[in-house]
Amino acid sequence: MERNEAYQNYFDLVDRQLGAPKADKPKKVIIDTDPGGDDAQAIVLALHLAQKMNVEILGLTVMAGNGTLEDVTLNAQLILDACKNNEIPIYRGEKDYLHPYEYEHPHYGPDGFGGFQLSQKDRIVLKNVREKSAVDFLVESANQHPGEITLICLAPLTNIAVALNKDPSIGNKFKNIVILGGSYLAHGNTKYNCSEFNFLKDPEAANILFERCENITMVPIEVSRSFRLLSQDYVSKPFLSRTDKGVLVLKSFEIAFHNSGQYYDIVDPCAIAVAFCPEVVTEFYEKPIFIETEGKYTRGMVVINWIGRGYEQRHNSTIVSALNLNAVVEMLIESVQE
Ligand SMILES: [Ca+2]
Repeated sequence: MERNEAYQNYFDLVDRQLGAPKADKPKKVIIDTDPGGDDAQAIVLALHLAQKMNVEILGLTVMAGNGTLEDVTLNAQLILDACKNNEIPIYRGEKDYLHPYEYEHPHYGPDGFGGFQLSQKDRIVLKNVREKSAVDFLVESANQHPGEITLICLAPLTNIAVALNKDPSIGNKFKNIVILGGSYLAHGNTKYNCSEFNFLKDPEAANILFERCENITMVPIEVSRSFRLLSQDYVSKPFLSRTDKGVLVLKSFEIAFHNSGQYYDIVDPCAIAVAFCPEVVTEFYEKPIFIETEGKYTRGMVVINWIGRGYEQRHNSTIVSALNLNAVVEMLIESVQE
């Protein structure tokens, strides 16, 4: 092969794998979330797929992120209300990260939900919210159903890290941990540039997961960005339904739509699609992952040992680098129908 050709195919040299990783369909699911408009869209999709595929959603664990713990708890209840679901329990998690995080302008607005929650606040009854903490629920569930639960993480990873600190044995009791977060090409979405929002908010927590859990699938922010290759009209279609679910998703995105330059970004649903339908993955890598916790410009950055030299040894995680984007949009359109 000519030298130039080799450079054009650099990613082939680091073991790019085409097609989907081998993964069974989920049976039981826990979603860790910080709603967030994109979390709303993701949870609506998860409930739709769960019903269609006979998957049990054991609970939602919430964590401060797109809003305060109080806001995200209210937002999670609003999502289940729009889905007419009185059964899935919501467990409150951590309100602070492992290390303090400086305030940043909330992308989805002051309530994390495009202002929709503030307009509904007096009417929200927290009927799905349970007394048990998110951390206790995660520890108990992993021990009760070892090897059976797919954990989907859509928020900063503090809840999971605190649960791992409480009971280190649960790290490998989840069947799979699918994380929306990180940036595999260092094209982040925060002021640190190379870091993604969920990982920058709590890099120490993220590093604990990659250190202790051997069955992680990371869906990085660059995958979400690739939806911008599709036509804007097509990506907007899942936001046009007038059902309760459709209105909730649309309203929760109202401020983010303007913050994103009049564009509907599809972020958290990517992890739901990968967890429920692994066949939507079209390209991935299996490499050891470390999270930078100190750098002046790189805090929260994903450091991948692409070539297997240097660093300390660590097991591989799966890094999803491309999805069947049309399949995900079609799922989203279907999920907001009655
Ligand atoms: Ca989220």
